[in-house]
Amino acid sequence: MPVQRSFCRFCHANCAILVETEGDRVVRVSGDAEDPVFGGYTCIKGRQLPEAHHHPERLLSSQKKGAHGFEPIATQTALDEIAARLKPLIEEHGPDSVAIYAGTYSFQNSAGVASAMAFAQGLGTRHFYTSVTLDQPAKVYTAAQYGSWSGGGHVFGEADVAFFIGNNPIVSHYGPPGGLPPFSPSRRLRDAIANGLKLIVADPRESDVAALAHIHLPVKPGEDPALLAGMIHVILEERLYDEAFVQAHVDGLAELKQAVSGFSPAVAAARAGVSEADLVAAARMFAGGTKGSASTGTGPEMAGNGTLTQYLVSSLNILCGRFCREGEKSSIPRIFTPVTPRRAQVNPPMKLWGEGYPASRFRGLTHLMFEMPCNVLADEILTPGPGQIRALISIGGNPMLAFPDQDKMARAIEALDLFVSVDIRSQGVSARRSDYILAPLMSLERDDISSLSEWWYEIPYARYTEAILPRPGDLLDEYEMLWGLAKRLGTGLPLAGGPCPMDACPDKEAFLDLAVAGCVVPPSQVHADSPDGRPVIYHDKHPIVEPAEAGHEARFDLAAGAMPQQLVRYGREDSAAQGYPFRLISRRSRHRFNSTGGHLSALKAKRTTNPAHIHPDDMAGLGVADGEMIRIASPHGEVHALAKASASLRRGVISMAHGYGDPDYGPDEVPQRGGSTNRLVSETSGYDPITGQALQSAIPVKVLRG
Ligand SMILES: Nc1nc2c(c(=O)[nH]1)N[C@H]1C(S)=C(S)[C@@H](COP(=O)(O)OP(=O)(O)OC[C@H]3O[C@@H](n4cnc5c(=O)[nH]c(N)nc54)[C@H](O)[C@@H]3O)O[C@H]1N2
Ligand SMILES: Nc1nc2c(c(=O)[nH]1)N[C@H]1C(S)=C(S)[C@@H](COP(=O)(O)OP(=O)(O)OC[C@H]3O[C@@H](n4cnc5c(=O)[nH]c(N)nc54)[C@H](O)[C@@H]3O)O[C@H]1N2
Ligand code: SF4
Ligand SMILES: [Mo]
Repeated sequence: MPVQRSFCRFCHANCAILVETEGDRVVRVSGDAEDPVFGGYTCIKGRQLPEAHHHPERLLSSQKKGAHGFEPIATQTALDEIAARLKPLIEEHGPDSVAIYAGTYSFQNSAGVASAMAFAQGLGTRHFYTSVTLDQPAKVYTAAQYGSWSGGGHVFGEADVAFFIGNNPIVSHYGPPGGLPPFSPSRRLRDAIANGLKLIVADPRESDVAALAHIHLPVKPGEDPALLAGMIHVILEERLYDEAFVQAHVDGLAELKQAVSGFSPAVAAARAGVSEADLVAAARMFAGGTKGSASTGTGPEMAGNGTLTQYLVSSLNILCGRFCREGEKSSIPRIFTPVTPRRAQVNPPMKLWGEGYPASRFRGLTHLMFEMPCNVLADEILTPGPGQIRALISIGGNPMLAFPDQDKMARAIEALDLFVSVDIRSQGVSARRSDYILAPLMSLERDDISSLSEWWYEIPYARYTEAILPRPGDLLDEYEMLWGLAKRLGTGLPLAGGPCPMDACPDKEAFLDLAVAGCVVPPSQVHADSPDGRPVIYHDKHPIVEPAEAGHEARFDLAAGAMPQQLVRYGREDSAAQGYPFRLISRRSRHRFNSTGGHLSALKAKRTTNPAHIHPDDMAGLGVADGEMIRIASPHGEVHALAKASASLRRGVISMAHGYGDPDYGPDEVPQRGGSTNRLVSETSGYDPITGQALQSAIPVKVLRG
């Protein structure tokens, strides 16, 4: 049986795999033990790629909804019809009547988001959305707000201390820059600890990484700002920070010091619900390290104070000077990202939002660079007026399960003149509501580059994989679909390297060369350098941090924008919600990728439902038995779930995943489908005022029986 080298695109980790085929079918996917980064690691999801590609529900033709449900349609005919329906909308109401949503699986295709954004820009619509603004937008919004270090931040591989805040990369395979890379994460973390790494984890539950931590701070959901302010208080008070670095590069220290003065360790620990001794010990442990970063995952980003938390995390790293210095190798070399010299200097503070486009009609929310925040999508569809959305193209996303306020999203989709999904199945809760489903190629049928995972490689590692399986029928890659629509509409696809040729659709390699033009090594060159599909390591492309430019003056500013006044305001607020004694927090399912995977037999065998994890003492107090169906109510809505006793949670917390549920089925189906926590979430209350991120964790709830 032929075996070929490739990388997995079930998730963003891009594990190195060996793909065994028999004729046109893939029969086995396993880890590539020779790979220098992954060393043979895969997870159970990736090993299901054979079934995923050949599953009976996998669409092998595009679909059009008729009177009797979906009927197959030739993809080119579907594109003709979709373009014919978009044209009059654009002529009558302008390009803003068409919205694009690029969901998770448009990131998994290395041309997906670039082509979606190019399509939106070519069309001239301001309604371009991605799952970034449902996920961890505060990291992007605040990346440059206080300044950034041109030489890059400390990476995990060199760290002697790490601080993970609401991030569980052993399950999620997701660690932000500076966090745990997703390559065999459990073993990597254990090895690092054996070699002396000190680990601090803040999480309301004993997550997989918390179980390995030297200090686990079981912070109350949503109270990370108090915890972090208390730690900064200790670090400033005890002068544990890098005074030389701060003096040379940082403004705003006095303002930060003033703002954290209200968070003495005793006050901060009480508010955060952790022991004062642990808080102080964690501050000393973090500041006592020589290298290593504090980083957050989705938990605190979704818990209501995302931008404030992210500010305090940036402040911790800046105060402790956790950056690569002159003459050192710069962190994360990245091959498919445009080159800028890495220098021992601060890039000046910059605001990445609110520029270039008028604000949304709702809640004063503005664009994040080219993106509109997902918070406003439903309202932009449902509310008549200039710029109202009438057609939505959702690419590799599932808005019915991913967005806040599920019933409102259902009404919004219903109200559209045209709803198109690019999806591999028609059974999904969103796909089922589409007028057309464009059936895409799946990963092993596509060429791709490792651009999505490259912000984790600590060496200049790059991959170009060819398609291993033939193209089924008339299916297209996402970029070919968008090219086909742009061609029919007479709009273009502006890419980093210039306009995409519109006479004939370029092949994937040529498209990728244009999409990442200006990068260190073009995709076509990486392809040529790795004819057997192995990774290429461009050792000579690892940048060294150069000296600061003469006369360079920019400094970090810890008092930029709304900070740190927002901390002072937070200190005055009382976060208790009367009548809602629990906080429901978000987590990932090991055997799903958001809503993807429930149809695959090995993943389904592990789990069908979305259990509500509750502390056994809380269950006893409620009189709820393990496995009992309960109702969970927030001020906004209600969801059914099966209660599951879990002693690893702090009291007063319920922990559930997202990506489950189906509003078209009643509670009887909950054991088979689970429930959607987005029924508990509103986009109009508790959202982050800058990013619009809805309160999808730390949701105030009560438990009802029966
Ligand atoms: N198997 C699997 N992997 C996935 C996904 C999946 O669905 N399944 N989804 C992918 C996606 S889209 C993403 S964005 C990443 C996310 O990756 P992560 O951010 O690592 O996601 P989680 O594993 O949910 O970890 C978040 C942690 O935050 C904790 N938490 C919740 N609320 C709070 C809070 O208020 N404060 C603090 N300090 N902690 C809190 C939770 O208990 C949880 O342990 O994972 C990706 N990987
Ligand atoms: N309450 C709550 N809500 C959340 C979160 C939370 O923690 N709590 N997390 C948020 C986060 S971090 C994210 S990223 C979003 C995710 O939001 P989305 O990206 O909108 O949701 P997914 O469930 O990942 O949708 C993926 C879709 O892609 C389809 N698909 C699978 N394989 C392929 C493929 O090869 N090609 C194509 N074209 N499609 C494919 C699947 O069938 C599915 O319909 O959800 C957010 N929503
Ligand atoms: S961690 Fe992600 S990339 Fe790696 S095998 Fe699992 S699904 Fe595939
Ligand atoms: Mo995400």
